[in-house]
Amino acid sequence: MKERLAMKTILRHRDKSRIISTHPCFSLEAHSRFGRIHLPVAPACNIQCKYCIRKYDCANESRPGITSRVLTPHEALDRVRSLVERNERLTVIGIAGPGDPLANDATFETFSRIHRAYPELTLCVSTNGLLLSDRLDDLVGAGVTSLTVTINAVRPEIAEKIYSWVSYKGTLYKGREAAECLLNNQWEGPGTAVKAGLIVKVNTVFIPGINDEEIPLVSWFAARRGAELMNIMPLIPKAEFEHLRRPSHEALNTIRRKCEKHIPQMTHCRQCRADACGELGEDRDMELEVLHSRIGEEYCEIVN
Ligand code: CLF
Ligand code: SF4
Repeated sequence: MKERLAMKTILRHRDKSRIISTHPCFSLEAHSRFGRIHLPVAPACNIQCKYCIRKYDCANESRPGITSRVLTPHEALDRVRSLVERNERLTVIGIAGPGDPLANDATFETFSRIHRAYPELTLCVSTNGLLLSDRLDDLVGAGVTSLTVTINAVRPEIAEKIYSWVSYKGTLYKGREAAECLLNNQWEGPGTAVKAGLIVKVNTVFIPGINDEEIPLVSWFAARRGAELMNIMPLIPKAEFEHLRRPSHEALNTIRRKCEKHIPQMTHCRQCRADACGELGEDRDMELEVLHSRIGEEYCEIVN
């Protein structure tokens, strides 16, 4: 029994290092060698971040400003088939919006379909964490192995300044209650996810004048919960935070240096869009890529 457990642990470690070494976001070395596809299948969201405009992609993981066309799970699998079969460097399939992936059943259906068809691909999800503990079993069941949770605060008095409302299990919370509800769930989720075998990254949006002091505390807690990596993303001033400034490179580097004492820092994030495709920063148009692959297939059929 003991031996079987040890073997299982070794396999899990091997699996984990294989996933990290081929994941463009979790490994600096992998980001120029491997790519990812984001599938925009998740339009609904269950909270309101004050830097987010609903009609754009989820600003917790994506760069706002580009509206994604929402895909059905069937269309999403179709796109994966077209793209993955002509590009073996695409190793990760992520769902990062345009809303919160866990608030949309389409997310789980999409992952399950892809996992059945392509079990070798790494499935990755990014969430605001409100439903993480509630939907963890479903994520694991659908084959998801890497996870990002965006957490911007530890204390409710700070979170209250960042979120307008939270909708949880049929109740709409505002103010301090909303902040407490979200923080409770956000901080419970990562530890449980790590125990369930997922590789976890914590994203934090650096909002000058709001959570500067809080970010090192977030990094400390994230490390304690077993997260592998932290990604501090500079605010893109939009919506209610339009009047704030975007943090400078210097300010970003200073805060990263403070946090790396607790947890490794991601420095190559490109704030992708929810329908990104290819290597990080390439920002290829997924529809165009699909079209190219179809033209390629038809050409092969003609010449063969
Ligand atoms: Fe996508 Fe995010 Fe998975 Fe990567 S992106 S869901 S962890 S596969 Fe990567 Fe893009 Fe930065 Fe996100 S560069 S925005 S960290
Ligand atoms: Fe916007 Fe994402 Fe926040 Fe939802 S979780 S309000 S989509 S930034």
